[in-house]
Amino acid sequence: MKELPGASLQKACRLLVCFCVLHLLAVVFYYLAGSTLSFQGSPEPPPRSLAPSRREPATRPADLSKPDVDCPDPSPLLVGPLRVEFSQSINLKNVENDNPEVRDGGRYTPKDCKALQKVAIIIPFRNRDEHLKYWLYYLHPILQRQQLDYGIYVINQGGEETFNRAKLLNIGFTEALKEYDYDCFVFSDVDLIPMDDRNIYKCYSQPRHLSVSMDKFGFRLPYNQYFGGVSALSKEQFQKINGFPNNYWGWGGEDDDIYNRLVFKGMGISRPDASIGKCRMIRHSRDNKNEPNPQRFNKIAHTRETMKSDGLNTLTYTVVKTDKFRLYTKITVDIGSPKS
Ligand SMILES: [Mn+2]
Repeated sequence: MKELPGASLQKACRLLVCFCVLHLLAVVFYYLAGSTLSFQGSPEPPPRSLAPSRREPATRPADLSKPDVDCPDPSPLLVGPLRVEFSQSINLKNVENDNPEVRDGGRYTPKDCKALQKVAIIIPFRNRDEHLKYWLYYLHPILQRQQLDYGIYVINQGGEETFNRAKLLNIGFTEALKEYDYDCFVFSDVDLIPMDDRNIYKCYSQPRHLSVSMDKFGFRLPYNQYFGGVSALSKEQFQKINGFPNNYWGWGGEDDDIYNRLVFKGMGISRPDASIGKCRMIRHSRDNKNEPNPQRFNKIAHTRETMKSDGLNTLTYTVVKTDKFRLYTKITVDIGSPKS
């Protein structure tokens, strides 16, 4: 009887010791197993990352230039009001050096995020090289801060015929689309500079008028239907109105015709508020071969009938020359004459 409790105690102790040893073994086993697993694991990733990295150069740069993450809206790089003046003269070499990420032809794509829109900026042009320098000097930094995937197209009217702004804009739309899958088109006069980078050069659900408070007009809209200066239309909005008129030769009226087209197609005008929409126009005398068009009032009165047969569907021109400069693409065109 005395031995029995002692023996059973001994048995129990042995069992306990055995259990402890088993437990210890198990712990040691899993520790070793775990460490060998992670030990095998850690040398493994290098070959895993080394092997594909030999193939990666093909995919990596593409991934970097087209990141998956959308650029934030609004861009965190915006600074707000800007000082704009035209006293100093501009050296384009300096502007090139100040904008190292702008590629040939005046193209830029944000590298850290996917731009919200692909924007072609179309500038109708003739003999305004001094103005163009200011425009490039001011706009390239602004457009980059706006994180747009953009390209600059200067459409230069060749020859000595009367200037035709709207036809040059139609050509810019057509030529830019041959180069890249743009989804938005900003049409800007060469002498207009925004005074606030929150005035985004992109498209909205309705056609956008951007130059809403010009110094020339005392920082107010000259009239409510005014759509001149700088405007933005998506590809769809532009096609819906059959583009712009081709038959406004000389100064004036084409912007009102464009406004009429938008209204007749059921669209309205979107605008930034007056303080954000401030801009400066470079002072200049009237250009040669751009006299006020005396037919403009009569033409504006008939937009509803003429817009079907005058626009993108009747656009004819010849490209004379294309220059790919670092800061812009210059397309010189023969647009014919009023009689043809
Ligand atoms: Mn002007």
